[in-house]
Order: sequence, then C-alpha cells, then structure tokens
Amino acid sequence: MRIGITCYPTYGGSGVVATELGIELANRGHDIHFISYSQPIRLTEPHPHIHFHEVEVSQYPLFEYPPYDLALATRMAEVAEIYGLDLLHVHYAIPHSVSAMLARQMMCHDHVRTPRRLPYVTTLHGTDITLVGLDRSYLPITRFSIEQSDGVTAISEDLKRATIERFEITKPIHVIHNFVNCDLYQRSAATEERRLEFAKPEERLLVHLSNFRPVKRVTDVVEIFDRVQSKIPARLMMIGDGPDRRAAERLACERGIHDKIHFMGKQDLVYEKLAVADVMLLPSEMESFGLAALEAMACEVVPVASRVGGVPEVIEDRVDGFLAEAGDVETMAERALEVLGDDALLTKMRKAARATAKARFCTTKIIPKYEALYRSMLEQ
Ligand code: GMT
Repeated sequence: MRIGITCYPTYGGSGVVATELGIELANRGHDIHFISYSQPIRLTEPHPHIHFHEVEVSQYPLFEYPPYDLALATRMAEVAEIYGLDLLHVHYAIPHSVSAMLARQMMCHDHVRTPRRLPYVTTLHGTDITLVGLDRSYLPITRFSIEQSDGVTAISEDLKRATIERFEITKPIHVIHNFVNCDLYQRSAATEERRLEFAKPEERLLVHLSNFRPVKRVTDVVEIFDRVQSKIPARLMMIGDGPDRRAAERLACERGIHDKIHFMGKQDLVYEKLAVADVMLLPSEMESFGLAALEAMACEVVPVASRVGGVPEVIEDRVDGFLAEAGDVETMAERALEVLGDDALLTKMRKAARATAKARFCTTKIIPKYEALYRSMLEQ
C-alpha cells in the first residue's frame, strides 16, 4: 500500500508512534510518505520505502496566525496525487484530522483533478482528546473531523471510553495499543559497560523520559528520587526537555541532590539509554497509554507509574511494574525502594516486564492490526 502519514514531528509520544509505525510498515514493503513541517525526529536512517514531504507555511504580514492546517491539506492532496497514495493516516486529531478531511474532499471534488477516493484514518493519542480537544475553540471541529474519518483508532481502551464520553462520538473506534520493537529495545552485551557512564557499580539507576510538560509531574520525579537516594546509593537520568525542566532542576538544587541527577535533554537512540536503568519513574497526572513505560519494560526496566488513563492496560501492579495514585510520591518511593533493595525481586520483575512487552505489545503483534484496518478501508 502507499500510505501518507502525518504527525507532530517533534518529541511527543504521538510523533514517536507515527514514525515507528511508518518504519515498521516500510520494512514490510509498504511505501510510506511522511507529510509534516519537519522531518520526524526518530526518522534517522534513510529507507528505500520512506519519503518525507515538507509542508511549507508562507508568512505574510497579514497572517498573524499562519494557516498551517491549510498548507498541510494542500500538500496532502498534492502528494496523494503525485505518488498515488491509497490512504492518509493522521496521528493526533488536532489539526491533522481536519486537514486530512479537506484533502479527501479536494481529491473527490476538485474540478482540476481527476476525482478519486482518498480515505483517512485518525489515531487518537491522548491530549488531543483529554486536554486540548476539550477546549471549546477546538471541540466541535475536532469531533466533526473524527466522525468524518474513514477509520478511527485509539491507543487504549481508556482513551476510547473518554472519547465516546466527552466527544459523544458514534463512529466505531478500534483500539490498537501502542507497540515497541523488542529487537531494538532490549538489553545487550554493551549495556553493562554503558551503565558505568551513568552510575557506579554499587549505585541503582533510575530513569525518567518525557517532554517535561506539566502533565508529566516532573517535580514528583525529583521528589521520589530524593526519598530513594536518602535510603540507598542511587542516580537518576532525566531524558527529554520541556517547560517544567527548570522547576525540576531548581528543586534538585534546593534538595542538594543536583549532582546525582543527570539532566540529559532530548536524546536520540533512546533504547541505548533506557536499557542501562533499573527503574523508570512515570508519575504523570494523565497518560492515555504511557509509551515511555512500555519502552522501558522492553528493556527490562521496572516501571513505577501513576494509576491513570491507559497505564493499567500496560502495567500489572506488582507483577511487571508498580502503580500508585498520581501525586502519591511517598508510595511511589516505597515501591521503588522495595524493588531496588531486593535483587531477587528486581530480577523477577525485570523478566516479567520484558515478557509483557514481548507477549502483548511487540510490533509483530500490533502492526498487522493497522494493516488489516487499512485493507478493510480500501475494500469499502
Ligand atoms: O504526553 C506526551 O508524551 C505526548 C502525547 C502526544 O500525543 O504526543 O502523548 C500521548 O500519546 C502517547 C503515544 O500514543 C501516549 O503514550 C501518551 O500516554 C499520551 N499522553 C497523554 O495522554 C498525556
């Protein structure tokens, strides 16, 4: 199939999922055309089946708000025509679903083009529904473009439920969970050597990975780590960047633990860094899925996360990770200490985390679900 994929190309989870999906589909022989304002960040290697089309947004003095959505719709239709795309798959409803809807309409009704069908799939990721989507400025048009989609998917049962409740969507929503490439995301012979760059052999290593937005509660990460390091020798890697990084750094300084926390900023090859850790902290206010936790689990890193949104669909409490109420830093620190202080439990939970990732969320299990959905749409 020839598939156009649109996503936010920066460090958000939806862009990561879209890019990894494109790569996996390309590896299966599909032709993938990414259409966005810049090259997706995880698209690091050239691939014969992957193409990138940049959307240029012209700036005019009149445009206080340059109309990216229109430029995107135009580029989608153009790419669809030139490369004979079979369908569009957009990740994050706002504004991508609206642009895809316009592109589909242009392909059908534009008197200059030979009319043809261009179905689109919208994949909902989380804040497009739970936060941004509920803003009255966006809600009606987002609801409309979701309803208009030829196929709708959500990355968890919880997000599906929230979308139906809050958006009153009547269109069937297929739950297709996020996935991880278990061949890439795993510990390797080089892991132990690399670990020494971040921690001494006697220290435990914790990790947090996010875009440091308020919803991630990054200061809670520092709070939890402070409690852990006061009991056992430990270090923390903070991977990513965003608006709350400074608050986390300031708190770390106030607590006098700044030298034990490595603020690494945005990183490529995330799997190499995740794989050296023992425990991942994900104390988010909301997480429709928690891709960072899944990626950690594939690398045998035990997640300690909030019991919110779709996270309980990924982590089974006390089996392959721990769940606690959002904001309950005491319990999260206790759970981290429990597993970090017991070698046998750590080994057991590491194996269980990897087993869950492999058995339920591996690319081999999930990608065929997208392919089947695409096929069903083309047969309509
Ligand atoms: O919160 C983020 O990291 C960004 C956001 C996005 O859409 O870019 O993430 C959402 O999508 C991820 C990938 O599907 C999920 O793993 C995250 O749980 C979800 N974030 C929230 O719901 C807050």
